[in-house]
Amino acid sequence: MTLAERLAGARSVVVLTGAGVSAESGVPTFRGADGLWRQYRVEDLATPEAFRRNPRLVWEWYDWRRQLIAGCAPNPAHAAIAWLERQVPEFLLVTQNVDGLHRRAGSVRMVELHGNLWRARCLQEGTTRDLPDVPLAEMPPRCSCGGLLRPDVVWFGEALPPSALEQALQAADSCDVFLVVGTSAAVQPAASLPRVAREHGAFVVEVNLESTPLTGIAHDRHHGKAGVLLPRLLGLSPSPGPQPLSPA
Ligand code: BV8
Repeated sequence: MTLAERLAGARSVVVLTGAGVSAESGVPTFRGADGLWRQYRVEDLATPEAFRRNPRLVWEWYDWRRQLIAGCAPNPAHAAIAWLERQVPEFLLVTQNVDGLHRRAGSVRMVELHGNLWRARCLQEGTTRDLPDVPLAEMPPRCSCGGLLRPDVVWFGEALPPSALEQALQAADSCDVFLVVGTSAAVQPAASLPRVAREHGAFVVEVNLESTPLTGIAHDRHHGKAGVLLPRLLGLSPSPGPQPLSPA
């Protein structure tokens, strides 16, 4: 049975994505060769301690990432996932990404496990507000109440938004098909979701450039670029037929 056939007959589908799904949009991944972390140590930037120590440096990193992402567009992998959502009765997209590209591609039934870098949160009031796609005038930015603003993302050592995690766990525990796309499975608790799905009997499929710690528990695995493979696997683009022999 092809994945497209399995999905067509599925009642409930969950898709878990990581930075690899945005790679073909031009957003650097975290741990690959061009990884975001390559030039920084994660402890220096994506932790509450780093922010307490140097809020300006952390904000400059996020400002740089926001400007970069502002120039990126969703790719066929994002579009294929948004299309899939409209084909099955129960669907949930669970993303670790903070770039906002899934929503721009039309995904609606989704949770952002690690927040969204297009939002900021006031440390005093706890209120959130959207950020512009231009450099911030004031660095680090402050709320009208005078409180410091922080990126509305989940840093290492911070708890994930309880409702998002609960929704993701419930969906993983009751789905027929669990599709994992573009994650190195290096970060917990997100990386445990495919195991939860496998344990309750879901059909687990991995789409990734390379093998990961999840490859061993996937029933089906496809190695390659998500922007090429996903449309093909979902029957949205023709599989490449026999390639014409190059002229001698
Ligand atoms: C928590 C937001 C508890 C910020 C991020 C030891 C063991 C287990 C766990 C831990 C441990 N020590 C510490 C922990 C916990 C820690 C953790 O997991 N650490 C790891 C590094 C060991 N986790 C946490 O701290 C989490 N919180 O546990 O809280 C708690 C509970 C109660 C109360 C208090 C505390 C919080 C984790 C969230 C961290 N925030 N990001 C920001 O983005 O700035 S994580 C960051 O990594 C991103 O969100 C990213 O999405 C995530 C995972 O990375 P990936 O998405 O997988 O990206 P990566 O580059 O790694 O991989 C890309 C993949 O795509 C590769 O496989 C590549 O081959 C593939 N690819 C590339 N191109 C393509 C492609 N595939 C297909 N097509 C392509 N074209």
